[in-house]
Amino acid sequence: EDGHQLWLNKRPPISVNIICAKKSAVLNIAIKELTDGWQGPSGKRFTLNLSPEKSIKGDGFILDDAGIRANTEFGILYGTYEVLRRQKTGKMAGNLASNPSYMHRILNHWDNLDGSVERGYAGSSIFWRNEKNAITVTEKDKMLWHEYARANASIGINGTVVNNVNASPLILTSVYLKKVKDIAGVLRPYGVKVYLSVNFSSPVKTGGLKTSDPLDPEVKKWWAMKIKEIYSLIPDFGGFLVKANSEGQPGPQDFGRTHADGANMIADALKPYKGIVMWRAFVYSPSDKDRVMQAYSEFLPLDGQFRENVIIQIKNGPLDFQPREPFSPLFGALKKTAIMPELQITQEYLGRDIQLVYLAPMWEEFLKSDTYQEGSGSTIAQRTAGNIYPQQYTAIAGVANIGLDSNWCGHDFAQANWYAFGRMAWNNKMSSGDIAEEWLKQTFIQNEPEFIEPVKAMMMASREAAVNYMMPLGLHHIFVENHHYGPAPWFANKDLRQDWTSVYYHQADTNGIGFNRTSKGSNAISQYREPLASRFNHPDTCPEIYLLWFHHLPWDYKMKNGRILWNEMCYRYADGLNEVRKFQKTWDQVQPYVDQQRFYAVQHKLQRQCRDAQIWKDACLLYFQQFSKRPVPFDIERPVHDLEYLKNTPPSAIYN
Ligand code: BDP
Repeated sequence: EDGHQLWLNKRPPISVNIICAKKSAVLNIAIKELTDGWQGPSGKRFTLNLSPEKSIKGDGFILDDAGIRANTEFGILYGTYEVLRRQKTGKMAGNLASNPSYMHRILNHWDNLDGSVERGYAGSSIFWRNEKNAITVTEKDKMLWHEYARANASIGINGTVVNNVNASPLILTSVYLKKVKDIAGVLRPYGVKVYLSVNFSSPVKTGGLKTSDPLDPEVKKWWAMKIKEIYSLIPDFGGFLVKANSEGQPGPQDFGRTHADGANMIADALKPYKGIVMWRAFVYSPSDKDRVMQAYSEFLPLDGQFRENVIIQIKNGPLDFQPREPFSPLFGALKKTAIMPELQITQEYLGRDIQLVYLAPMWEEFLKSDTYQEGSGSTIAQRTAGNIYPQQYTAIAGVANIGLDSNWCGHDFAQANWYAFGRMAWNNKMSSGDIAEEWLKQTFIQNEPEFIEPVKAMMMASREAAVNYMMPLGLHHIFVENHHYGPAPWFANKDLRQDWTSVYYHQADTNGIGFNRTSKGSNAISQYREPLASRFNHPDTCPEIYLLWFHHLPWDYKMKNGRILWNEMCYRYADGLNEVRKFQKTWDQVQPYVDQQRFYAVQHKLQRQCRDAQIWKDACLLYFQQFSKRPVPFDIERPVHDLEYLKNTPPSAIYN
C-alpha cells in the first residue's frame, strides 16, 4: 500500500439503485462514485434530486434517507462524497443539511514552470516539467490530474492556483495558457476551477510594453486583452492570485501607486467574466522596526478602496507560517474589504515531509480566535465567512503539499493536512479531532478503536509537541537560514536584512529573552482590538503560549505554575521531545492494524523526527543557556549534542 489512493481507498461495493432524472458529466461522476463505493443497505433506492431550495446555499446539499437534494450539480457531487464518507466512517445515516462556509476553497501550488516546487517536500510538480516543449500533456498527466481533481472534490475543494506566487511572467504566454486549458479541462467536471498567479510586470516582461503602471491606459488594455484570451480558452477560469511588492516581487508601488490601484485595475478587467483577484497582504520591508506590523500599516489605510471582486489574502499569522503565531491583526481590522485566510499545508516550518505534525489543531485555534471586531464572538471563522461584514466573494486558501511522490505528500500523515484543509474550508467550525478520526478510518480502512484512539491522540498531540521542541512560549523564526527545518537560534548576520535572522526575533541576552511588542516596545499590541491589546500588553494577562512573542522577560520571570521562565523553557523543550518518543511507541503498538509499507515508512520517519527534536532541544537550550547562565533542571535529560558541532555543521550533513 503506497498511499496513492489517499482517503479514497476502495472497499467492495454493495449494490444500490441510483435514480437521477438528469444526465451530465458531473452527475455521471456522482452516480459512478455511489455505484462503486456504496456501503449502505443492499439494493437501496437512492435519488439524486436537483431542486431549488432556499435553505441550500451555493453548492450545499441536503441528505436524507431517500437521497441527496441540491441546487447545483456540484451540490449533488459533494453530497455524494458526504454519503460515502458517512458510510465508511460508521456515522449514522439520517438527515443532514450542509452549506459551505466559503464559496471558494482553493489550493495554492507554489509550483514553478520548470517543475520544481517552492517549499515542496513531496517531489516535483504534478503540473509542470522541465522540458523544451512546455505544453506536452501525456495520458499519464491527465490520469494524475483526474485523480487529483477527484480527491479535491471529495473534500469540497473547488479551486486551484497551478503556479507559484513568485510567478514567472511566462505563465501568461499563449504556450503555457494552452496547457492551463488542458488542466482546466480535466478538473472541470469535478468542480475544481483553475486560477493563475501572475507577475505584476507581465505587461513589460512578456507584453512588450514600456511600463506596467496600473494607471497607464496601455497597461489596462494589455490586461483586458490577456484576460479575454484566457476566457476564450477557459470560459470558467477563476481569476488571479497576486504577490506584489513583497520579497522583491514587482508591484504597483514601483510606480508610486497603491495596492488598491494595482488590484482594482486587474479586477476591473476580470469583472465581465466574474473572475476574482486574490491580492496577498504578505508585505514587509527591511527598514521596518517590527516586521509583524507592516501588513496592517499598509493595508488598513486602503480599507474600502478595493473592488468587490478583490479579496485580500492574509496569512494566518502576522509573520510567516510559524509553528505558533497569534492571528494577524488585519483579520480584526479591515471592515470594508473582502478578506480570506491563507494557511500553509506544506510543512515549510513544521518538519517538512519528515515530521508527523497534524496541522488542523493549529487552524482550529486560528479560526476560533476572537478578534472582538464587533464585540465578543467576532471570530475569524465568522469574519472570513462573511457573517460579520458582507462580502460578495468569500474564500480560503491553503498552500498545497502535493507533488509527484506516489503518496502525493511525502509523509503518509501529511495527507491528513490536505484532507483537513478541505474539510475545514467546507465547514470552518469542524473540529480537528473529528477530522482526524474521519481521515484515519478512511485512509487505513480501519474502524478498530484500538487503532483509531491512540493514533488520533498522537495526531492531536503532534502540533503542540512540535511547538514545544521547536519554539515554545511564543518564540519564533529561529530556524536555519532559508532551510527552515532545523534550529539556528545563533543565526545573525549584520550584512543581511535583520528580519531574516534569528537573533532579531528572540532578542536573548543576559537580561532575558523575547521580542518586546508592548506599548513600551514596538507597540504591535496596538494593532489588536480591546480587550486583546491590553491583555497582550501585560505579561500577567498575556496567554503564556504567546509570552515571548509579545514580551522580553527576565530569565527568572515567574510563570503561572511557579517555575521561573528559564526552567519552564527547559521543561517545554523536554516535553516536546518526550512526546515524540511516545509517538514512536504508539505507532509500534498499532502495527497489526497497518499495512507493512506504510507502517515502516512512518516508523522510520518518527525515528528521524525524534532525532531532530533532540537536536532542537539541545541546540536551543545550550545556546540560550549562555545567556540565562542557569542549570537545566536536574530531572531533565542532559544534552547529547555539542553546541559547536550543531553550529558549525551544514544542515545537509545533520538532517539526513
Ligand atoms: C515564505 C516562503 C517563501 C514564499 C513566501 C510567500 O519561505 O518561499 O515565497 O513565504 O509566501 O514563507 O510569498
